[in-house]
Amino acid sequence: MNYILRIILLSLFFAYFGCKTHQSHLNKIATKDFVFIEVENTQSNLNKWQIVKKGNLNYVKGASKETYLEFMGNKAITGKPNSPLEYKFTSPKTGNFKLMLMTSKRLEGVKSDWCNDAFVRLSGDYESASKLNTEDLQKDIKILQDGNDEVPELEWHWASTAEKDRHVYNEFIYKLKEGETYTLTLSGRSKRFSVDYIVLYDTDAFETKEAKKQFKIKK
Ligand SMILES: [Ca+2]
Ligand SMILES: [Ca+2]
Repeated sequence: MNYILRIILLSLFFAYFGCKTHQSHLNKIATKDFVFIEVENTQSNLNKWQIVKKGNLNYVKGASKETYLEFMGNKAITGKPNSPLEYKFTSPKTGNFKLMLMTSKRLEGVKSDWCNDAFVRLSGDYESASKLNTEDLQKDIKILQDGNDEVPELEWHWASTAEKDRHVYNEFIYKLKEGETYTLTLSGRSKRFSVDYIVLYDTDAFETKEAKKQFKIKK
């Protein structure tokens, strides 16, 4: 079989089964109101990210698809953007979409505000819908767990807090256009930070609290 055809068939296969499992968790939510991406579903070279599955040592239970990526580069405290992972998606509608990552930290005895962040950037035709500038959102910005050091380790929690300037907290909200394709890049920052899946949701369809509840996979 021709290589391109094989890629297309494989993509269709994963798209079909990907949708099936999403529906079981998120079947009550209109599909145009959000974008859901398993972090392990990337075409990028993982470099310092490691695949963790159920049964592996250090597996944090309750992960979507029982699979996630743990960043093992840099230091537990911090580091420069490392091992970028790319995710392409098409916006299901025109609207303001907020980014959240389902994440966990593994401290191994270090301070509780370590191992809790990464970097994200978005490229494509959009404008910022938060206090951050559009140009800022196109560059790597630190994303950390909401609640910072108060978040318990070895459990799944949302990371949606942007910190471009030290101790100035913001959100990642993008004004997206229907049918446009965007590339989200997730890079490692602190070691032993894990990401399970990515959600972008329409802020007109959900309040923050409701979105955090709705998109948390229950196991
Ligand atoms: Ca930190
Ligand atoms: Ca996952």
